[in-house]
Amino acid sequence: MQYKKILTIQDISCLGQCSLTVALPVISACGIEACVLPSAVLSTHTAGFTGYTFRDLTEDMPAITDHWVKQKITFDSIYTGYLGSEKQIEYVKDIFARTASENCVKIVDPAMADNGKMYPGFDLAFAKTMLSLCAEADYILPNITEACLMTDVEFKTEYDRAYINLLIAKLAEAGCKNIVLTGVSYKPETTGVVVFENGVYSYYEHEKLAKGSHGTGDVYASAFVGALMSGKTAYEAATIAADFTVECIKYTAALDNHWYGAAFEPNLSYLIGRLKA
Ligand code: PXL
Repeated sequence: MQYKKILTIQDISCLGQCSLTVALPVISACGIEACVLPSAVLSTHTAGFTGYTFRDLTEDMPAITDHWVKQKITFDSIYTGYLGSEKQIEYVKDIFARTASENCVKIVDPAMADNGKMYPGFDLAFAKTMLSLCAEADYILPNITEACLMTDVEFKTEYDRAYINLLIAKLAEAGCKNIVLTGVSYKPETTGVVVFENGVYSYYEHEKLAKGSHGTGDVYASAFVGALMSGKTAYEAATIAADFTVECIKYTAALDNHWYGAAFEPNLSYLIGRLKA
């Protein structure tokens, strides 16, 4: 029996419940080996903290890749999250080219923006380079803000299906294959995900909670990757990841002053249960 391994490339925010501190436990909980390439080490994430440290590991990426290639190491899936620079994106393309197994599933979460705004340190040139990485992936997981920035469509908080279809058509035109667009809300009390796979649209609508939490994009993407690589279809993986994220947000909302991330840890058993069902 083949034992699958996923490589995930993103930063480590030492404290913050995002990026690698989410991807590693979530993918492991899904029963799959998680290999990591930390792209940077930060003392905390950048959303809401000030004065954080940032150790850029860009220049370590080629040597790590070369070592893997020498050792003939390949990955069944490569999943990227927050990347710190356009140079890192170019190195990721090289990793795709040289370490992907024959049927490797490449998944890109273009984590760079939310709620109509870019995270600190990013600009439109970065968004364009990220789009070129998205075009090399099998699945991409943008939110609406990220989709707008990559396609030059105006960001809106109220929209209809035509607007969402336009975003997806523009991403597809740019070469993106399968698209999971998150945070698509047509009614005040619900939100959901649009899954565009092999030219077919599906929509999974679920409860919208009054208060979201930071880092839910990473919780969602990691659960999607784990579920997909566990053998679920993309639509099943998108729905399981959505329900898991809702559980995490509810749990977090009930905590006292836990503002910087989603408390996903107590909900991992829920995710495992859904994967077994
Ligand atoms: O959750 C995305 C993310 C990942 N890593 C870092 C971040 C953010 C979002 O702000 O700052 C360092």
